[in-house]
Amino acid sequence: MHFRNPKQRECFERQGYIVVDLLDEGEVVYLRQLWHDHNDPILAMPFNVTIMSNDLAYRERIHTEICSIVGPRQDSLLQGSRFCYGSLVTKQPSHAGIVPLHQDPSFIDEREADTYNFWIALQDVNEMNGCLHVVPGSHRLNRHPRSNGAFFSFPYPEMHETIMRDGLVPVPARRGQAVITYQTLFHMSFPNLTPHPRLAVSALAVPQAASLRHYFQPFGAWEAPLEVFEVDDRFFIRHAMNERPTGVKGCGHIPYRASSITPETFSAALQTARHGI
Ligand SMILES: O=C(O)CCC(=O)C(=O)O
Repeated sequence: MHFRNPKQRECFERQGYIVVDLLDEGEVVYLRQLWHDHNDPILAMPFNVTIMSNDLAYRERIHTEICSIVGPRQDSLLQGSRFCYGSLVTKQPSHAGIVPLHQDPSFIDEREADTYNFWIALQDVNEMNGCLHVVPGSHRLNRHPRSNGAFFSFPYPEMHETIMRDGLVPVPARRGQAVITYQTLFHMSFPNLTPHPRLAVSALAVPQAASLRHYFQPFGAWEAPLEVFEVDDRFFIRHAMNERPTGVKGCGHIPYRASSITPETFSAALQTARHGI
């Protein structure tokens, strides 16, 4: 799977992310309406994603609608991709709702391929309403499998301050634009300090023939071995992320690992993102 446009491909591979115009105004309005049409209990949380909802019919509807709008757009940008999972992401007006620095969980075996996430702004986003912040070049630093714990357990506490100070950049985007990231990219977002909810779509693209994996750790046991499951594309519509999956094919355990990062390797990654290899 790769970008059809060579300039986008070069920039994406070097920085680990790019911003592109993706949706037109009609599509944005349609997706925003889906959000307004449903009052799920998760919306009371300062930061929430439809994957957290217990209402499986709602999750399915959102996924299907996003697939029909974003799927063809992904296809026009990417060669050899498959739309895999879509959800709505809300950051409510609040001083809470910070999403800490993290890499996304692995959805496939990443030894030979990658997954890309399309984070699509449904209004203009900036530093006031909680736009994404990313660390350019960080997508190459740790490619070990990441579990459901990836959101809560950034494996580099001793490097956290350096990474935030020297590496983190805001990624403002206009309504309808997508911030496309490698799942391995370090990223986060700050609270939404405006009076309006900040809405986004998250839509995953995987290589066309990839079979999906779920890497599971019991909640809080973030250094425990990862239990590996082979799952179908509908798994993430029905599954509660922090519960041990049942009724799917288990593929055994692998040890928890994260590559070591030093100030020198981190600084080299930042340089590569700026100037190339
Ligand atoms: O929407 C946000 O503010 C953060 C989203 C994010 O980091 C993620 O989905 O991995």
